[in-house]
Amino acid sequence: MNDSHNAEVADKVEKISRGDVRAIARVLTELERPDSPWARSLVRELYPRAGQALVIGVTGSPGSGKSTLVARMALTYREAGLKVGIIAVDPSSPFSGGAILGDRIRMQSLASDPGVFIRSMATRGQLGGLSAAVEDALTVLDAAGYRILLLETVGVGQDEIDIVSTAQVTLLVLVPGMGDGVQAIKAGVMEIADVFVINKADHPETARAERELRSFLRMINRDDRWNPPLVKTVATTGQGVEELVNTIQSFRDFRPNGTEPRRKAVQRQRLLRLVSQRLVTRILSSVEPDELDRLAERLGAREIDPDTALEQLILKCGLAVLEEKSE
Ligand SMILES: Nc1nc2c(ncn2[C@@H]2O[C@H](COP(=O)(O)OP(=O)(O)O)[C@@H](O)[C@H]2O)c(=O)[nH]1
Ligand SMILES: [Mg+2]
Repeated sequence: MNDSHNAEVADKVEKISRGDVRAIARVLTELERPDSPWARSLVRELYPRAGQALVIGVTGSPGSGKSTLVARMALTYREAGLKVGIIAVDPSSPFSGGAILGDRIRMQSLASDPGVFIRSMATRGQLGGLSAAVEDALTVLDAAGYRILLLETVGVGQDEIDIVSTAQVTLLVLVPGMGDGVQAIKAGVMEIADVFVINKADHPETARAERELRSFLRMINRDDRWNPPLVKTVATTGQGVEELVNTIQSFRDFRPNGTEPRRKAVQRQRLLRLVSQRLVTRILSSVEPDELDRLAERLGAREIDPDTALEQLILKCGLAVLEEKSE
């Protein structure tokens, strides 16, 4: 890499370590581009300096009150004097477009608070690039001194599960009166939830939802012996939010270090995701733009078989290393 590249990286490292908000914003934008060489070098530099922050994943269906809850939690952590970063991975999130939760005055105070950094993130490139972009963004905010990182995702696809699985604590936000209740929760999400939240506890069906969920929670048997607790909140008023924050802390106390098997499995997955993303990006960037379409068409017409198509793509980009070794 040349000198101007190195100078740019060094300049950004310095600014981010100082917590320069404009530099952070600039870098996060750059990270959403699929292939920014200096942003990548920057994350390399920052990664060893990060690791102080508590990353809290907040997932659940659209409309369950995640954004409202995240804003409330942010206010609580701010009262404790901690800098808070919020990343919303939700296309419909009220955090997007600079509008913070409409007209609610207390929430708006977050927007003007220099100790709070809020960002919505959308898809980077193709094929799961989003989780890598989010992880990089968390690294940047962590290195910039944000001690609490709240990560809001809609718990639907594998992408979201990948994203929240990198959090140290994951909250699953449920609401009363969901109809089919606990059964509606996707298995993958259920497994990664460390704390269950029944938000909208001002709803008349709350007691029933709580009964259902408690009987479900009794069946959970985790390797780490943690019994996922249930906290009821009313995010719109802030009721229960302090208890939630305390519960998160007790989970953190329960697992003070990040080296147990689950953490290791998460990092393994993360690495494998990066490998496949990088390889796919390389293949796509070395074949003609319409090559993939042509092969797809021929596959559909059964003029070519998938294995031969794969070989053609691999040979085209000279990735001999990818060729299957025959014994
Ligand atoms: N009654 C009630 N409404 C809530 C509560 N929490 C959030 N809401 C409302 O639910 C709607 C969706 O909230 P939002 O935070 O955007 O949900 P998200 O899609 O999960 O991020 C908004 O109109 C909120 O005001 C709550 O505890 N009680
Ligand atoms: Mg939201």
